[in-house]
Amino acid sequence: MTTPTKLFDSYKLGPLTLPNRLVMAPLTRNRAVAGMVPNPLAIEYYGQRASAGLLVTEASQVSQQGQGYQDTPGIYSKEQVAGWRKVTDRVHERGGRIFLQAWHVGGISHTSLQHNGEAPVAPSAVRAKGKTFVNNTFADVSEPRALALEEIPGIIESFKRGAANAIAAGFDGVEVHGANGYLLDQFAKDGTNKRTDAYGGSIENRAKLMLEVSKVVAAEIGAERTGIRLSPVTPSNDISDSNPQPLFDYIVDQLNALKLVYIHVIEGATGGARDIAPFDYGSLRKRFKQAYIANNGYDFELATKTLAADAADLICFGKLFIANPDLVERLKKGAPLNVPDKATFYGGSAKGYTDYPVLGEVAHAAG
Ligand code: 8OZ
Repeated sequence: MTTPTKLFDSYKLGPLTLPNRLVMAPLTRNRAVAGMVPNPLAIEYYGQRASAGLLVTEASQVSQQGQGYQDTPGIYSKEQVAGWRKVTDRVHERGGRIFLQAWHVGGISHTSLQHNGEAPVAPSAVRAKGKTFVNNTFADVSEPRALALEEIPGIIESFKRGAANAIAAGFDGVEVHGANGYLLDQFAKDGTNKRTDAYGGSIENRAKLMLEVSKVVAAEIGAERTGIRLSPVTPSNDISDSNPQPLFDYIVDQLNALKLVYIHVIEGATGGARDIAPFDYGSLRKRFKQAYIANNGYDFELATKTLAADAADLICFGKLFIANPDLVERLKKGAPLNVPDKATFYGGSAKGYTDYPVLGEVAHAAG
């Protein structure tokens, strides 16, 4: 017996009507050019995928300080805005909708990416056990320094400017990157936040930066164009929290009060096990009155089941969208899927980026 799928039903997301329930995940591709301007190939890459209900760009730093890996695009300079404008124009010409994911990596960075080789910034001087990719090789994350209280308004301002720039670049909205062990997640979780000031200690204090950023972005561009990505239990980038359920129940209640248009929830370990730790995602779903985007390990079957159970409104697909620009059509037809090539995920050029064939096209010769 097959459950009828809601995956191809339209959905009203704030002012946008999405023609289907598929969201293309934010996917880091490390192909930005000089000045951390999006690669001109990104115009075609995102344009090819415009049939998704919604596209979310790769994580894009809101300041130089917010960069943690080589060749990730920014959203803080005129040149970057001009580069992104070509991407949004192409997506809109092809009938699509696209949000920019606004990012600050916090401590997950390397001195070689920072102004004057300075230390990256984090809630506390806690060095993540992990690697970043810089100068064409993997390198240990640098020891961060704790942000001074006086610096926090500047961080909030950088997200606000990034959001304004995103709208100037023609994006339909902004997704705040609150997940995966980056700055806002570092503040929220007690494995990385050892502060004793107004941004540390209690759940309310630790959640404060994520919520203040969400609030200014929503005030700048409209809550109906502002979403946020969360990952309550992921161990990505050495992040941890001793009690994530009450923390995220609180965060989501507050995001609901801010009337953000969606929460985008990574269920389990990012790109890994969905059941890495017990967590009640249904509790977040219940608390949040607008859209719930479910992410992590979804295929057609799980997406269909999840929508049928009303456990999500929209379903995010990552690797499948890398390899299948026409994923919507392929799933609709039950057509075979191209297999993603991991070797070309991060860095490189057109290979593994804009050369995945659509149905009826022959795969390019180079494997
Ligand atoms: C893969 C490589 C580098 C960064 C994330 C922005 O995990 C990322 C990322 C993913 O959210």
